[in-house]
Amino acid sequence: TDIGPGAVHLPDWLTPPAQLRLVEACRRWAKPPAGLRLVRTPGGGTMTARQFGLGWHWFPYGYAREAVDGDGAPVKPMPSWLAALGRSAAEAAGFEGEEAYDIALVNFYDADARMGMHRDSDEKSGAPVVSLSLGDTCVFRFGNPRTRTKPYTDIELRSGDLVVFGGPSRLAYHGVPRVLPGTAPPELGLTGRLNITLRVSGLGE
Ligand code: MD3
Ligand code: FE
Repeated sequence: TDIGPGAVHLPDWLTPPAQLRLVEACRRWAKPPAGLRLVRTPGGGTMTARQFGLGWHWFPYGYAREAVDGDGAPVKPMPSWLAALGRSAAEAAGFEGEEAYDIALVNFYDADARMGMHRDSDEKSGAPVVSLSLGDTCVFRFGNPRTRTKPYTDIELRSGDLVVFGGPSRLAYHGVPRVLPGTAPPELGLTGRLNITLRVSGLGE
């Protein structure tokens, strides 16, 4: 289903076993070094979703190869199977591209976490962003490229859902106003929500 120009939502794209394998992988990657961390914004705030990266580390506002605002350790590599998953997800949504997915950013939301309206503009490539949701359902707010306010559309993202943001949607404002606690598939053993975004850095090597 299209949720905007270039924004494609494919509910239940990941099978339950694929979801479980991703959750188990996230549990390993989230450990130190360069594991899950709190993100402090330059204004003195703290993001409520905790995050780690593979391939590249995102910090406000740029990318590095080390967890520069965490323990300083080198970021874990982007596994080739996850890069391939990014490509097949983009293709499933109707996008074709040359560039390899070389970043995974994983956000963990507990019941009280949110993400304010923002745009993702630290990548040097315009390749579509792939988003995979695991665990608790959230309300995802998809806005427009001009303002962080209305018009926007709220949709629920559930465990296993894929959304691909390309074309004119790549620079749209978006956020996560809330998580619906206790809605995760029980077999995942997950309290909270994980979101994996797969991106093309455009930064080279
Ligand atoms: C639209 N994450 O990590 S995923 C983020 O659920 C982020 O954790 C949210 O926004 C989450 O930056 C939303 C959906 C998403 C991700 C990246 C986008 C939508 C996007 C980039 C461009 C446009
Ligand atoms: Fe974002």
